Amino acid sequence: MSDRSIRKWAGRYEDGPLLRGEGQYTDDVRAEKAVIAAFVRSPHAHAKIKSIDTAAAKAAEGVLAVYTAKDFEEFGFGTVSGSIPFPGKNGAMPVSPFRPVLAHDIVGHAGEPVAMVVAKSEAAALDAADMVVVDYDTLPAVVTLEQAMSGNTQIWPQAKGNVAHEWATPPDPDGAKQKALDEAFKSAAHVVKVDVVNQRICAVSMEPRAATATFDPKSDQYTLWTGTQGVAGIRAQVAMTMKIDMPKLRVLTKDVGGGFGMKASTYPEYPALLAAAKKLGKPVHWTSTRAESFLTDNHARDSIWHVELALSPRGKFLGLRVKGEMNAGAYLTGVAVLIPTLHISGCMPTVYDIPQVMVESAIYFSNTVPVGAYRGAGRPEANYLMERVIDAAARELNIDQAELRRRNLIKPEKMPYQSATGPKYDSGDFPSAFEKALEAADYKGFAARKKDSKARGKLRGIGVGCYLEISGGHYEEPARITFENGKCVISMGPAPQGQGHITVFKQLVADQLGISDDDVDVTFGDSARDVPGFGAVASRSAMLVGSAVVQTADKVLVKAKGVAKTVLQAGDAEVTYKSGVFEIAKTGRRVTLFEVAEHAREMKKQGAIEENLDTNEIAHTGPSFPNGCHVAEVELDPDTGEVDIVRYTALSDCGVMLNQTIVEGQIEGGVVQGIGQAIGEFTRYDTTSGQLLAGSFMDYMMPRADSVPSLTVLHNPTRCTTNLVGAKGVGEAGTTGATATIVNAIENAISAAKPLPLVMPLTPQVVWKALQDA
Ligand code: MCN
Ligand code: SMO
Repeated sequence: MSDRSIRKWAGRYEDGPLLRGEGQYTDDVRAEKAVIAAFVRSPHAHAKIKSIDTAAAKAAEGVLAVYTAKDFEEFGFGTVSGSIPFPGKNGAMPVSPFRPVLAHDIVGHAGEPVAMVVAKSEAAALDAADMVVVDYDTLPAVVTLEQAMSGNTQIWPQAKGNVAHEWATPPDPDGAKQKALDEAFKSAAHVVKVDVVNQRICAVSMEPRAATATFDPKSDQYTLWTGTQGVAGIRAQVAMTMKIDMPKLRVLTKDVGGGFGMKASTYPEYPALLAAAKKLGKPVHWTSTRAESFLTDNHARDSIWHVELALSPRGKFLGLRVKGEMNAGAYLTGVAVLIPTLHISGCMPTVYDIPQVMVESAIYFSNTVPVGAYRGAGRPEANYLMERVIDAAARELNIDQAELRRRNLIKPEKMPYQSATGPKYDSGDFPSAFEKALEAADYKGFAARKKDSKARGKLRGIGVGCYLEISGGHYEEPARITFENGKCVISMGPAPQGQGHITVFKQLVADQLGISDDDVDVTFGDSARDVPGFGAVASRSAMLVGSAVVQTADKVLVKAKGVAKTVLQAGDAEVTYKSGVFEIAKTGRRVTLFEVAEHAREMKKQGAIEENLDTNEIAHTGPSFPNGCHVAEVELDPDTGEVDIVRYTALSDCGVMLNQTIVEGQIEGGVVQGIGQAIGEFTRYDTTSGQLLAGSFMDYMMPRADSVPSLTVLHNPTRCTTNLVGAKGVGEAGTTGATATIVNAIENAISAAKPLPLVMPLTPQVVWKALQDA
């Protein structure tokens, strides 16, 4: 089906240096003479700062400076992050309260930075941070969605009832869609309602956030070295807070120990470090502790969805109503408003043919850490609510869970499919993906395995979860190819955090130009050198960077052919190109691509041609719709409620796979993160005080190797028609498919007569309780 050979290779170019300990993470590249920063953080979730006394800290051994907001007044900082301007109901913009670099008036969540200590060593900085005395007047804390929606405590004066944003789709100016949806519900034989909770979780990167800041007074230039998913995005966000022109700030990144959406965002520490570097005339470094990381990295999910599905007597889906509320935390991150709006509705109605769909959502403030992107950023929530309501319907109508799905899948002849919420799915074959997944998982043989489990005193369940995502996020991406020192150098915008971009794009360009992988280098992660780009987010790099580098390579070849003709003095003779060599067929005269690049450089110098082979191009694409079907089997221990995931099949359609090995690694990692949300992870707060209760790995249960069976990863690729390489995203798909699949499997094992209001994480305690209730 593909028009290019899929690379399948068990190694990545990235692996050697990383395995040899030669990786350069942010903490490895701190400048030799850097001094160390530590932050004084609010112990309260909601409070008014009365005074800050820094005298003792300033006098402490090794301390160079202690800064509060007052000390940074000269910079005139703007807000940190802040929402994108995304219009909601009646065109109203999100209410985005000012988020200070260092809080000076109100603190909005426990962990918010209030002061900064810079010292000669980390120990001295941390000790002195403890000596800063802050006097607070505590205020009542709003923690849960319920508390936020009650409006009893108003956090920000401009956000009435704590509402940040309200939204509905599809646009329905004359009410016709509402009417059609109401009709569908009126005519329905069954209406199934569920409330679906997506609990708060967080990203947990292997390298916590870290940064080194420098300032050069001669050039009036700031530099920030930090782990991020795209240097251009961080530069734009930080420059905006600092109110400086973007070229005044250089952002650098190399190896990133995991980002998962969390590192696409800026944070208060970065402008503070840059300001301190300027004031002290020294490089200033900070590495977050693990506890700080739980307390300050953007959190994720934290939404509740009220779902109603209307069905015909035979289980045909007629209409879907979705209403949701998200707890955004104390401030809006840039993308927060996109999560419960475009990202949820853009996936609706996932792989099912539902003629009438409406989605409404509202976002509320609370005194908790701001919510940002985390693997999927709305896509897992959308698919979770859909797959959960379908299982509830299957139980209520007494139809097999797979059969009910089968009856409602969008048929391939309906592609491109115009979804009721707006997007148009370009491609996909959902029924064949579905049947392949069930076959591979031996759905039919489940009854026999259940019997076997029972004989061993275990309860066995099978869960099915189909998924569809909207990927790409921002449908424009640049790339550059230059010829330097006998190498073809690709510059790209995203900063990969483990996605293997060096391998994939090296191979893609090598194939496109017919040269060897060794002839191609990939650069990224320096805002002063690399093309800008939108970053490694929204599972967009294969489709967007892939298209951009292919488009650029094609342009290089067109230019090179012209130059080769001149060099070969070909006249009218036909010049062929193969494996990096231009040749006149008749005479056998040849010149290599790299020789042509040299000639072109000379010819440009002499004014004989306008452009050498160095080429910049910008790719434009449409969205892609990754989809697939997962099947999981679990065994429950009825005495302890412990869940053992015993079989897992993940079938995906990510279009043309640029590198199958990397695709499979992405799916495996993604599935494990989805499992994590289903059975273990919960960023729990004390609901009265707003204190974080899950601030360490003792309390935040990450999935471990023994939580995960060996996965069967399969493909049903259909070419994406909205980009040059035919790829759909895959970076988030595993997570998006896994969560509902696991919860459905557990509910199936419990096999209650009625749908269960299971709230993740399904820890042994929760499962045991559900078993007693059932
Ligand atoms: N790929 C491919 N063929 C396809 C699709 C993808 O070969 N049809 C390859 C791509 O070339 C890329 C990888 O698979 O090397 C993932 O591609 P893509 O889906 O385009 O996603 P991005 O590269 O844009 O990565 C972003 C995505 C997101 S949004 C999150 S969140 C996430 C994820 O990637 N965070 C990750 N995967 C992660 N993996 C690691 N190790 N660490 C993270 O922080
Ligand atoms: S949550 Mo991924 O960085 O879009």
